Amino acid sequence: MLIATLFPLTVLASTVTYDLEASWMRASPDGFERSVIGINGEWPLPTLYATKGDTVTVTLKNSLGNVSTSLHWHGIFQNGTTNMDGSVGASQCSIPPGSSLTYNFTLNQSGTYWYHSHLKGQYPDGMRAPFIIADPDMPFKNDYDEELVISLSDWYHDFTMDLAKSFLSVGNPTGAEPVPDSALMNETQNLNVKVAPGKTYLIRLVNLGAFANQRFWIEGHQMKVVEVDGVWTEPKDASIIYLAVAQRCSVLVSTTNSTGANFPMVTSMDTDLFDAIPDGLQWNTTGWLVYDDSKPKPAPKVLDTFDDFDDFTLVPQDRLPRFPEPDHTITLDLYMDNLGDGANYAFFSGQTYVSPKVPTIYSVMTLGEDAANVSVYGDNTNAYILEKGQVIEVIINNQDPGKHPVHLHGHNFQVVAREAADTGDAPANLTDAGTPGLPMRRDTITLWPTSYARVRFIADNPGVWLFHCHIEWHTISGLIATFIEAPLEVQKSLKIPDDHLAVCKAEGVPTAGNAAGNTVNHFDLTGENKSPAPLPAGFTARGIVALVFSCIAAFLGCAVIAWYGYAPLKQ
Ligand SMILES: *[C@@H]1O[C@H](CO)[C@@H](O)[C@H](O)[C@H]1NC(C)=O
Ligand SMILES: *[C@@H]1O[C@H](CO)[C@@H](O)[C@H](O)[C@H]1NC(C)=O
Ligand SMILES: *[C@@H]1O[C@H](CO)[C@@H](O)[C@H](O)[C@H]1NC(C)=O
Ligand SMILES: *[C@@H]1O[C@H](CO)[C@@H](O)[C@H](O)[C@H]1NC(C)=O
Ligand SMILES: [Cu+2]
Repeated sequence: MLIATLFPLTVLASTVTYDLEASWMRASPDGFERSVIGINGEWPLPTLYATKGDTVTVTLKNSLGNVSTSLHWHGIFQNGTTNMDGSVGASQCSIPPGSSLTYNFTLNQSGTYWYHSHLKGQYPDGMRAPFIIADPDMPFKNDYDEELVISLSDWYHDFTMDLAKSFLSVGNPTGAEPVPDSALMNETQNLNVKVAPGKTYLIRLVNLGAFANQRFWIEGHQMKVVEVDGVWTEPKDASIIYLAVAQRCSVLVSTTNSTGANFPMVTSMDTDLFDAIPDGLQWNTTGWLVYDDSKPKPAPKVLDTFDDFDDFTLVPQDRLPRFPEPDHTITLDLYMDNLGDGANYAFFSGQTYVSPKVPTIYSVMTLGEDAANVSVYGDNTNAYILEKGQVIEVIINNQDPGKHPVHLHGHNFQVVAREAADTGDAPANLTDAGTPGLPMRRDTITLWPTSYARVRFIADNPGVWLFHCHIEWHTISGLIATFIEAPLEVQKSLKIPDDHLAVCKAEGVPTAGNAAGNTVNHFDLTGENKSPAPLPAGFTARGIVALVFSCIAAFLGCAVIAWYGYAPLKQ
């Protein structure tokens, strides 16, 4: 069924306008009915379409009644429109129930993107969908007959913020993430995709999930990768696509010459991410390339090993050479640790992110010359100032035994290095020796366990850009840094529309001053939002884990728990 709202309301000289109204509705994509966030009375949310060069104007009305919201345009550079990025606390205030906000930006890129709420813990409740940007000059336009969009995702039966309460609590000192209840393909299960024989399809895959990286394959069909995260690549054969949350990948798939059989396609969650696999968890979901509806839809064969395609080997189709050695290197040590409340937080180089009182863009706009001094952005935003035109390299030392898909707003980056699991931190004095001359570019990469990656970009997009792990649990536990790029340039060129200031007013959020809202003394951060204090001296994280476990084991209203100021889980 075609629904009118799937189409832009107006297409006028390359201006695309969408009116979106968010509200709660019921859906049961895996057979379990729950409340989800729909748009214009639909769930799954509409896939949005535009063309490179278009100006997109989206008005989002919040009719959720009980919660605020926002929309982030994942992978869109927002060049000159950093305040349209949708990240609550960085580029805007949340939109309270009853309010509306207009996003207005121009597209200078093409490919496969997505849009989702960027308010803590909200998009896994369903507020997520693909965003496709067509390009009349697309390099592979003559190589396929039709396009298909297929999303992959994990799915939970409980509200994210309810799960988050027990995730981020003293009752979960090891920080075990909630395990999804199921996997979805295109927000459903048993997806049938009608195909014709002897044709080539461009399949756009998008992982809209909260946590699980997915493996995707089609029996009896080779895939040819031609795009990752909006970057066209030289075609490369792949039998299994490994797609982390927030990543996208386009593949060319040629159908067989007969309608003699239908073929299973599988999406399989990477269970390495799960601390424990609950009994009965179905971590795979099957769909079919349907050549003939009257023929059987076979169950997929069981694979014993996974021959994952390695995206690091890709070469961008534009053959953009590696940027020169960096002017500014930022090293982020990624690890998990307990704070004084006993809960397990995520850190970049010793800081766990806490949203500032004033969204960072409004600090940039109101602090004059002091906006170029990193200390005004507070102690818990992991802020870095980037100077215009500099080559920036971010070295991420993943000191955690888990895999983390890290995402940069406002840019894509060259992946200059990504080491295999268990190779440890980056050595000192890295050079470009041995790195690819035409590095793969994308906006989200997976870090392998206890190893490092180097990503590089040019600071050519003044604005406030978050750099964060896209596992929503880790966003919630603070795995976010804030890159403030050419703040004085932003002041000169940006104008904040009235409706953006109006939602702040409605939320009671200040729009001037430093991270603490101080408009007089820009370096006085008294009253800023802070993370819990570190563990008391002499207490190691390991110690707390042992104590909490023994408390739980003893089934007592144990003194230690009270000592950590732990309120019983009753919310
Ligand atoms: C969107 O931005 C363009 C260019 O800055 C401007 O001309 C237009 O009026 C804006 N539209 C809305 C609805 O704000
Ligand atoms: C996936 O879902 C979207 C939105 O519901 C739909 O437009 C699209 O055609 C579906 N894709 C396939 C391959 O069925
Ligand atoms: C289908 O038939 C064409 C023409 O005979 C041939 O070139 C092509 O390789 C065949 N495709 C497959 C997948 O067998
Ligand atoms: C999911 O698929 C993989 C690969 O075929 C298989 O090894 C695994 O057993 C499947 N898991 C479940 C729960 O069916
Ligand atoms: Cu993570």
